[in-house]
Amino acid sequence: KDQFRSPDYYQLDDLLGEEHKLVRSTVRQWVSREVIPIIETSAQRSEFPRQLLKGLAEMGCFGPTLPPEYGGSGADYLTYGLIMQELERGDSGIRSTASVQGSLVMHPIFSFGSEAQKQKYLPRLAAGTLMGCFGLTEPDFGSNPGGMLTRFTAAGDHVVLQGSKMWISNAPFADIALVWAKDEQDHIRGLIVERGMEGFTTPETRGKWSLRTSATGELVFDRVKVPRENILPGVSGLKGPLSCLDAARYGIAWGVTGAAMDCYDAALRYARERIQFDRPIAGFQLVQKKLAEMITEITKAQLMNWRLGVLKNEGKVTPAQISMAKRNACQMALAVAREARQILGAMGITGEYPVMRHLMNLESVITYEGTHDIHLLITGQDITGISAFK
Ligand code: TGC
Ligand code: FAD
Repeated sequence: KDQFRSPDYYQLDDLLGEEHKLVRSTVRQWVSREVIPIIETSAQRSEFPRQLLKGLAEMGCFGPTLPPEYGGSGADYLTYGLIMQELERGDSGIRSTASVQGSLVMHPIFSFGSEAQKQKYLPRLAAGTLMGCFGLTEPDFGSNPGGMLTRFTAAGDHVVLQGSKMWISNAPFADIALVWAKDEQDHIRGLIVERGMEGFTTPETRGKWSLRTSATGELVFDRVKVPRENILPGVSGLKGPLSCLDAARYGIAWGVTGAAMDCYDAALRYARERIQFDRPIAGFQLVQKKLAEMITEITKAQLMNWRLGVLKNEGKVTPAQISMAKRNACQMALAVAREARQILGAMGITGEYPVMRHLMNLESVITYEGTHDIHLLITGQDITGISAFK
């Protein structure tokens, strides 16, 4: 039975509305019931638990902030953040699947797509009957996506797409790929590539020690004919994909805080129960130091997330503020997971507890959606006005 008790040291619940708490409680209970009992086995086997897609869709985890006519529920960003927090409390791979579907596939179609594209794809993406992935990273262009080599050329009523993407979450099973590629004028555009288009393959990336419940793969385009109507008309340039990343990075700040909360909760319970030298290890000052610092850092991240959500609801948030929160929360969550693992001693390396799985997952999360150092440099650019990238 799932024993998770959510830490809320500063009574942040008082800052949430009833609707926020209701959605959070629904997702939390679903995670306890559907994710916790199976996730360790999925991770050990390195299998994506596909059976969870239906429940994720039914709870409205795919694109909740979209309006109802496109399958969303018009939820605010605090609700969205809380959903991500609860999902990643279960596992980063499950949150990844929801992040990609909502923030990286539905968001660009909603923001930059034609009405026909929105009608065609969004309701099915929200219902989980169509799954998507987001192709930006290439083998030679990760932190510097502007240098991408994937291109398309015009050919009548379609374009011909050539190139490849790497490290793409959901790629092995996705029905559509939202791909960013350069046109003949070197402008970056978004295209919707559908599984089954000739020359399009999605080989799976094997052997990961991290995010093992998430399916990762490549997108290979060998002269793929894509109808012109599949190009997103509303955006051109790197700001297209980067604005999608803003949406996903926001959710990650909340998500990894959920993973940290789970690690802290497991470590606190274990420390109270584990007896050494005839007393609970929670009584030792060094263990208390670890636990006290963990809850302090979690509380700071929770406050940051809440404030970021309010700014986002008010339309005032900046990309640099999101970068700061993503970076801080990932670093915090990794540190919490490492300390929790130490508190659990040898048990900490087993699948009896969620800690090692979170710890390994977080090594991906601190790298994808912009590495730890890239986010630091985004803050650096924001406060000095000088880009370290040029
Ligand atoms: P730079 O010259 O600064 O900007 C180019 C244009 O983009 C605009 N812009 C943004 N727009 C919206 N949001 C942002 N965060 C933006 N940052 C920049 C900028 O205003 C400019 O617009 P315009 O109109 O003047 O053209 O670009 P740069 O080439 O110097 O690169 C900047 C840098 C390094 C920060 C950026 O490239 C970056 O963020 N790199 C990290 C790449 C990254 O995060 N990749 C993630 C791939 S997707 C993924 O990992 C999914 S994992 C999903 C999961 O499983 O959960
Ligand atoms: P690199 O860019 O090669 O960076 C290597 C190191 O160099 C890092 O430490 C970095 O911080 C440092 N570095 C690079 N440039 C600078 C600089 N200017 N200054 C200082 N240091 C620098 N991508 C997608 O498009 N879609 C996805 O769905 C997706 N899912 C992913 C899932 C997983 C499990 C993983 C691991 C990655 C995923 N990614 C995805 C890719 C991810 O976004 C990239 O891995 C990430 O952006 C970093 O790129 P890179 O791995 O090529 O590292």
